[in-house]
Amino acid sequence: MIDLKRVSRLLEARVPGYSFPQEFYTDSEIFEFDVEAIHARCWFFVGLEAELPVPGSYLATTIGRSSIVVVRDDNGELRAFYNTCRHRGAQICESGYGRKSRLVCPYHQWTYRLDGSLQGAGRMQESFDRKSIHLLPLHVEAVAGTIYVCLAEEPPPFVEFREKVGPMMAPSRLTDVKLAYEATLVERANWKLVMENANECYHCAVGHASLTSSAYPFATRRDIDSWRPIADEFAARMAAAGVATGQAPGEPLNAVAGEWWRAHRFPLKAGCSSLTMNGKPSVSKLLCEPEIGWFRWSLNPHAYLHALCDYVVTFSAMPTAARETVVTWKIFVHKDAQEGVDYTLEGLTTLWAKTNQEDKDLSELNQRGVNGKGYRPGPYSQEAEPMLIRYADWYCAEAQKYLDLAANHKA
Ligand code: 3BY
Ligand code: FES
Ligand code: FE
Repeated sequence: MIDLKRVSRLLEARVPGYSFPQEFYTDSEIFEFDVEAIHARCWFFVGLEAELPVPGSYLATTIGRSSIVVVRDDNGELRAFYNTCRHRGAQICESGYGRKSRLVCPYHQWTYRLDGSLQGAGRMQESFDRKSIHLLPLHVEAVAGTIYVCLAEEPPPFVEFREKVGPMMAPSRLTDVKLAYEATLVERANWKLVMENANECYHCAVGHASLTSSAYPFATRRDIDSWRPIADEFAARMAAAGVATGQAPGEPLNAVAGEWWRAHRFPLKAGCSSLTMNGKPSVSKLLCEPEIGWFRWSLNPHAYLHALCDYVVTFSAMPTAARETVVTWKIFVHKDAQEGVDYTLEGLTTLWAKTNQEDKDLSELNQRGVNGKGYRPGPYSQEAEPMLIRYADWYCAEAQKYLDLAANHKA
């Protein structure tokens, strides 16, 4: 049982604008709380539709503590279930992808149709009612080729995300891709440290020399002012081409944002058309015109996604313990691009392999310092860490919502 009174006290001790009290980064009870209050209630990006191309395609992954599976059913519709057998609870599909006409539990071979209904269960008694057994369904949504799953019975509203971000995604042609590369990083850091790091670029100039060779600096207001005319010219050019950027005039970093998501398209440095080691596309078969810039969208609590003219890179951070987070990152390219002909894995992956490793090192560095008796919450920079401030406030609001619900439930 999580001591919610204790969580509530710790949350009250948090000072807005400051990093969290130590327990939020180190304590196993707060980890249990997070998994219940955050990971069991938010929308999660799980993959691209291109990973589930035909009926029977499936993708198994983990959200919080729960193994889940997304399948394309016999009618071509996406469905999501807890990946847990209704016999004695074994995990049905191993994490990863594949294609199956039925989902068969490896333990005693109970067999499920792609709509989750139980088709077969050998040696069960007469009184056993097969028809009443079904894999537990989950909410699943697809937007412009991207897939989201929520474990909550009543998920947060999704419609605003679909309506506002769907049209912004469309020019990136996220439906015309194939998976080219996937890697995982086990980071010895609390998931909030991993995502705090992902939500600021204060560290970018020193921490990501390669990334910043093709991206304009956007840590501070002064940085942004330095390329405001370029951003305005980009926004005007995109508007003329019918591509939404989410940018208000004179506000190059304004994003279209909801409670749990943000989306934005912005220019790359002059002379660059992709985020690669040399700023040139790493794939010769492009997804869209090289002038399309950098489309970035993010989901609280866990994902950062980037679409360039030549590839799409996705980053998802999932907590496994108070001080451990598994980061999965994937790169997608045009579905007809051939490795060795149109791209090399080295050219495609070097920048993000470096950047993600640099971010892992920074998150672990942060955790090592936070673990000690010398840690005190410190002030976020209002100028250089505005997204991080919003992220921390969002976490607190979600945590408070859960505490209020639990209190009402008891009353
Ligand atoms: O700081 C990073 O690693 C990346 C680059 C842009 C935003 N962030 C997720
Ligand atoms: Fe799945 Fe027994 S646990 S068939
Ligand atoms: Fe970083």
